[in-house]
Amino acid sequence: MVRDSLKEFESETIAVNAQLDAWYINDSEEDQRLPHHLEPKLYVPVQKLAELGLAHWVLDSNNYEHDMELRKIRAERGYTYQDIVDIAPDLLPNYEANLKNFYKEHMHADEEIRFILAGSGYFDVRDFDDRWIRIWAKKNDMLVVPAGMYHRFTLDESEYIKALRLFKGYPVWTPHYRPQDEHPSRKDYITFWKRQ
Ligand code: KMT
Ligand code: NI
Repeated sequence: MVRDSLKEFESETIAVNAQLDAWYINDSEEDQRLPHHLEPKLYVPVQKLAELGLAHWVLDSNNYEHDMELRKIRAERGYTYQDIVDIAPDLLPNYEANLKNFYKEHMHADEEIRFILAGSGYFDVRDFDDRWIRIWAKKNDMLVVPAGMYHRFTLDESEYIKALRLFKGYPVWTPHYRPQDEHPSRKDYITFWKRQ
């Protein structure tokens, strides 16, 4: 019992402290791996990301196979599939071309679920004013980009990320490039998350 309540307390503490490094970016033509901060810098609170439908947890990636919090999330949200991707210049064939592809604005018909096990990278997501928010995902961050949300990905200057990819059932990673105004997942996303 004592152990259980301690666990509960710990996960609440994590949720409260679950900060995420995120900021609005400029659209300069500089290398996509650079931070692209506005001048002056404009950070985005985690609450704003939650209002856009983005879910986030900070979990223990060193122990991910046994982490109870992850087990609970997987059970509650029905994440039955997982695999690991490793992205770095010497690991990915056609690295530069692939990186450019990840960086094309798209959405998916399903959630994009990534738990960062090592390294870091940028997930850029659109807000409803069509501005890009850059989320700096690092080791221990677990992110869910909702179905129908426009986004893109790039490595940062460290040029390395290792992530657990989760999925409900048989994985489909198909990108649907913008515009997708008539896509049912896009319509559902807007209906559910956009405040009038
Ligand atoms: C994607 O869907 O953009 C990727 O799998 C690359 C990022 S995973 C850290
Ligand atoms: Ni994607």
